[in-house]
Amino acid sequence: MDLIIRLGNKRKIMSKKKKEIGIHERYTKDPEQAADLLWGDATRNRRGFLKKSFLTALGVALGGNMVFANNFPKELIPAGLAHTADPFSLPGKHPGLVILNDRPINAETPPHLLDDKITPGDKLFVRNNGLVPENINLKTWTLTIEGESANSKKTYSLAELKSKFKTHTYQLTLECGGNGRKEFSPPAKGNQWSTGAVGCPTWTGVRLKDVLNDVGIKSNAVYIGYYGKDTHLSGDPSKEVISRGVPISKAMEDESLIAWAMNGEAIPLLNGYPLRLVFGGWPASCSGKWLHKIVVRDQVHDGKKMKGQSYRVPCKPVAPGAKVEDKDMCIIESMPVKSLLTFPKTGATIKLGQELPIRGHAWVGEGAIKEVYYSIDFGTTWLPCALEAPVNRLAWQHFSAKVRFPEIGYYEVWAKAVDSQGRSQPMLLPGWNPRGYLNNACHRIAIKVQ
Ligand SMILES: Nc1nc2c(c(=O)[nH]1)N[C@H]1C(S)=C(S)[C@@H](COP(=O)(O)O)O[C@H]1N2
Ligand SMILES: [Mo]
Repeated sequence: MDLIIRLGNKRKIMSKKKKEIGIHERYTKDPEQAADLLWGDATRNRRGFLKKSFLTALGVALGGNMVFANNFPKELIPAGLAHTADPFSLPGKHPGLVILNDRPINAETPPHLLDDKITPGDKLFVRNNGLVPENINLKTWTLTIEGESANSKKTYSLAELKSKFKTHTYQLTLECGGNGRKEFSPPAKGNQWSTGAVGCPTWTGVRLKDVLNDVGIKSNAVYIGYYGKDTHLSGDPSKEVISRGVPISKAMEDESLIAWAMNGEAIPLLNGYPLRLVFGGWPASCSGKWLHKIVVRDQVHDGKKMKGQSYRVPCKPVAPGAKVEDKDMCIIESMPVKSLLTFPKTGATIKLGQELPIRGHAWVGEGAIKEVYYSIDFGTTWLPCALEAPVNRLAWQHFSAKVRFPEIGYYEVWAKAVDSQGRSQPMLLPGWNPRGYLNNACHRIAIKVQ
């Protein structure tokens, strides 16, 4: 495309490379038009079946016929057309992580890199609201407990925390409340996470309740709040970056940790070195990084990002795009039931007649996962996967299955988990909310059978 700019009498012609609009951009800008382009009204005859010519064209793009095409939800982009993001590298992180933002740093993990049962430190996503602290000194780092509902104010060095209290290790799932935000329509502001703001490393530290009991908390305590050592993007040290927390009941659970190690090593700097809170199963925004202060509150903590629209969803369901007043928003507590296919990588090819091993993880913010199913016909048939028990409460669970395909072509494998209360995942988007939280729609991968 030629770009013509008039500068006085001079006429400059600048050549600009023609930019192709990607399928995701099309769907974001105008989902209906995009769906029409891809599926086209003209491509469906009156009975709703796709025209052969269209299916042939789609088959070329996907590398095979979409076998259950007539079941495919029209509003979706076939997973086989998704393109991968450019690799980049962050200190201490796997080069395959996808960067969403570099100031503050936000990076997510593609599903196939989450295949480990225990997420390695270099593959755990990063969600920063401010700037990573510099010049951390282990010898002078302290943790202070105070607040109107603490009996006293106490300060512990790292060495004191490690020697005074019993050490515990748990594998705990951390998922950003906004994981999956990218799919919301109308779009929601914030990091456009797809599926990778989740991970489940092992965490070692002391129980938050042991430390709180050592300080002593008053009977009117209802909430705890955290403060970290990261700095506000403006550089202004008086500005809070984020200060969230959890109700006392969650703080007092056995698995609620003040952790200094991840997978037996120091926590990676980007994930909160040298000390952080870990509340498995709750929005990861509760798990304060670079932790140096905890306040015990006689009211719901009112730190930065506890109020307004942050980490809150409409108390009652609303129509997509609705404007919701702050007073009608409720704080997100435990995360919903969800699953992720981590093997094979989307786009994998197998030979007809071969069994395809699939596997992944499933989790829920409270209780446990009871069943996981997979479908190769867009949810018409769901078959059970083998499911492992969690290693401890609030750790994700592993599922696997061997999949057979009836004929050559393009398929998608979808996964769906069910928890101990019978709650499951929607195939498409769950309830729309202004900030795009809690998307637990089924994950799907593209498979080509040759
Ligand atoms: N001090 C501090 N703690 C924080 C944050 C932050 O920006 N600063 N981000 C929160 C959010 S929104 C998330 S999702 C998790 C991300 O943890 P991770 O970066 O270790 O994956 O940390 C939480 N704790
Ligand atoms: Mo988050």
